[in-house]
Amino acid sequence: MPSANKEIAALLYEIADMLDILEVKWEPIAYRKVARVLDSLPTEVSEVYKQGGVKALQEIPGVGATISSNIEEYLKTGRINKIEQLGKKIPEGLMNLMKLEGIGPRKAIFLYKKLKVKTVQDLAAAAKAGKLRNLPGFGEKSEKNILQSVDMLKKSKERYLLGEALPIAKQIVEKLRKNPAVEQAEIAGSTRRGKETVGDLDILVISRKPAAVMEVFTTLSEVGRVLSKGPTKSTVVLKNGLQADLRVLPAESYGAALQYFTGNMDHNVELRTMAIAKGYKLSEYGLFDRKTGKQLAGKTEEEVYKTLGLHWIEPEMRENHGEIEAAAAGKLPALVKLSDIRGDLHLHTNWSDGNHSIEEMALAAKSLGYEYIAITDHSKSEYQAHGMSEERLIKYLKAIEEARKKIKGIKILSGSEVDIKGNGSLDYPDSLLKKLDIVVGSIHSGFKAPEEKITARVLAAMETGLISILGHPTGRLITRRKPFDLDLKKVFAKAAELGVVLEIDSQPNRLDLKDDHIRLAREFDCKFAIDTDSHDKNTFWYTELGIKTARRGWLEQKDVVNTLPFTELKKVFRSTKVLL
Ligand code: DGT
Ligand code: CA
Ligand code: CA
Ligand code: ZN
Repeated sequence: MPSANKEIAALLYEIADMLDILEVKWEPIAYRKVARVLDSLPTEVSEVYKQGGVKALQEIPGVGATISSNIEEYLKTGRINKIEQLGKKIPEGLMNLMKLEGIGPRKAIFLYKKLKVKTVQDLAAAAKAGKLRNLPGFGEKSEKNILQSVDMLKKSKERYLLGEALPIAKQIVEKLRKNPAVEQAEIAGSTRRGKETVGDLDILVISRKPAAVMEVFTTLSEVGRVLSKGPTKSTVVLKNGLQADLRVLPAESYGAALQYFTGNMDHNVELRTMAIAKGYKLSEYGLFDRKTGKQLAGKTEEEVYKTLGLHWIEPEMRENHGEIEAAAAGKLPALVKLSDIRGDLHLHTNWSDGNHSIEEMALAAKSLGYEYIAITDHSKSEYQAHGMSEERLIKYLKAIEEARKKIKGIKILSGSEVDIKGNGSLDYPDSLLKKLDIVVGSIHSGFKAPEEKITARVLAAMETGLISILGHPTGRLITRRKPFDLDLKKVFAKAAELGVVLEIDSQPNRLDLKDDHIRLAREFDCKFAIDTDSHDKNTFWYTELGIKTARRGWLEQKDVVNTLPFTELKKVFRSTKVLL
């Protein structure tokens, strides 16, 4: 993903928020729209500009005279003056308030006018002192929520989403591999384990010329600041704020080092204890005989595990959650792989809040070699996402049929992401839902309901017998919102009983179900769908995040329905009619 695009998109989002705070109408919508397009544009904006100037910029959807001049300014100077101009009109710190859940521009400016709240700290203090509960639109509950949200914000600042860390880690490793001094380069640490958030990147390189490698690494275009540069170890801060460690090792230690720096710490401690019990010593340099000092293993990870009496363990499982016992007993699962995926069953188009047409989404999926997709635009209650009325749903179904005629070589299933309403009923009448191939049932409101209520809501929705897939089942947003207070065991037992498939939503900020929940659901023999919930044709790669999460939940190919060929998939969804 082009990185300048991301930077420009972030600035445009910021401008939109600032305009909102200043209570400017319409303009924020325009800025946000372009930001979203840029966020997932596959071509470099700078290339577009180089080729065709401002005119070419204006061919990007939503870009007019003002925004194209903002982009041009950024490409020429690395900044957008408008931000400073707007910033002068806004009290310092106020922008940060909007990083809290439930605080949008309207509330931010209200709190400022009413209580002189300027910063997150001010707001936390006001909430603690009980000063919010009597304001219109707030209450005791919102004080609690705000304090919880301040806490989450503090934590998320220190960590990056896997979806942010993985692309840049790959990009760096690719660049390193192109350098002649580099024999091998690999990502280690939490990124290799596919953890949902990452504290820092850990990169390993084999080379006989460490000095040359350090020179290349510390001068990469992604690097913002060099924290330390040593003969075999350097640490940098990337331009996006993420820290990265690089270590250079000789070939004979590579496996041991990769094992060591992949972690996690608990897994490593367990292995080291096993080594000691056998009279060995395990370090990042290798596995050695304690008496003779002779190296027994270390060139490859397989060798290290084997010498300890274990099968090689997939990185995503290395959390000391039982994988070492399973490896000793030869009972490791054969984890699902990215290449097993044959389709995506949760996608949005411009019929609701997506950026592309049905055809564009289908062609993008086809180019990935997918066998099938389901188009699942929002139902009518999701009015802010342009959810479809019943009349529009009928037209949409016709449009899907048209797309099927035009595009061969991929099955296009008709579907909808249907809101599960407060009482557990669904957002369209049964007769309409029965016309669809795939129904993704999702909760998009009332997140803070007590356990009993929200559990009953989900169970009732499944009991309708009309839901094929339970969409993002716990509703969590990693940096913003805790999971619903669901009784997961009840939900998983019911899903298994009724054959409702559980979603692993691969959006970077969702990854919902999460790893631990997946492992629990697996014990109930539930089935899963790894979907991207894409709103854009360029985000199918999120599947990789979902796959890593599934692997952290120990899933195998047979557990994941969208690894099945279409003829088999049909049988899974026998309760709903698969038309094709
Ligand atoms: P992060 O960066 O917080 O997302 O998590 P990790 O797992 O990437 O942790 P990090 O970067 O501190 O260290 C990378 C790996 O190196 C870690 O998973 C295990 C290994 N490691 C680091 N320090 C120690 C240590 O003191 N003892 C052992 N056994 N392993 C360590
Ligand atoms: Ca790390
Ligand atoms: Ca590290
Ligand atoms: Zn969705």
